[in-house]
Amino acid sequence: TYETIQLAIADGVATLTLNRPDKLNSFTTQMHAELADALKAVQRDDAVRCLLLTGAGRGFCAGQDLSDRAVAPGGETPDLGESLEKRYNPLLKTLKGLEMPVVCAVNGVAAGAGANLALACDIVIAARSASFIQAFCKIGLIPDSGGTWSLPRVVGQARATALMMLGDKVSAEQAEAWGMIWKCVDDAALAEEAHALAARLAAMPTRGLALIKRALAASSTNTLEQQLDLERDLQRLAGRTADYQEGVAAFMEKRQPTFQGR
Ligand code: T3D
Repeated sequence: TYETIQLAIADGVATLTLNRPDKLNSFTTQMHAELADALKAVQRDDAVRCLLLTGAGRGFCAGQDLSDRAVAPGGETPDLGESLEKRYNPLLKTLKGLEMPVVCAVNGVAAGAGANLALACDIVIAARSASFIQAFCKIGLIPDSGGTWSLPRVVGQARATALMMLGDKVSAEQAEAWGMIWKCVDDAALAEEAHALAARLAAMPTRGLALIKRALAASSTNTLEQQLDLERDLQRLAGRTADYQEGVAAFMEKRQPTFQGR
């Protein structure tokens, strides 16, 4: 059992809820440790075929908890590089490397590392009242948690630069219009839509979905030549899954397929 997060596993979906609502689910060292532990459990559990990440209360995640970052005059400043190396970067790498689709249900404000955590997920669905803020610049920091890598790729250099230098709030509707997220839905519909989406993904050929994730991750740095080679290698793996055989058989027999994620 965890204190700062909740993990619930049912019907192939692991739902991970950031759970420090009074502080808008901002990151503490404890929350990082619990998240790392929960993600390990998710990774190890063969029954889990999709991860759904969300936040409790009115916020999704307000980034680093700044209450333990204030330094008394003359005091020693914390090493933020170490904080990234030990906590944020491993979290991002784990999420990106998770061999299953990751859905993020952004239930409210996503600021700082919270915004970039959402952008690191595979499919992002947000409540209409939610927003995204690259808040780092307002306190003299640079965007982390992969934001300087992901944001220009999804919204382009001009918008990414302005958002990161100004720290302006992007509404969920704007984020959808800019292609930052998959879609925005009415607040009252978010939980149900997100769960339905996660359940739908969990019933799909999830080995194949994990391979799609790998191909897309590599495509941003690969040449076409390299990417074609990678598609060959990954398609070879996909072609050996039981789900592929089931998909073809079901199609030929004109029936609904039953996939097992292997
Ligand atoms: O340090 C490192 O390890 C390096 C890594 C850095 C990664 C980062 O994420 S740096 C960026 C840190 N985050 C921010 O700068 C965002 C700070 N928060 C805000 O700007 C605002 O809270 C929001 C725009 C997100 C939401 O505003 P609003 O008006 O809806 O809510 P609020 O009243 O500001 O916040 C509600 C409560 O949550 C409030 O507590 P209180 O007064 O009721 O006891 C507020 O202090 C608390 N809270 C919100 N964000 C944080 C926080 N407490 C600690 N740290 C936070 N980041």
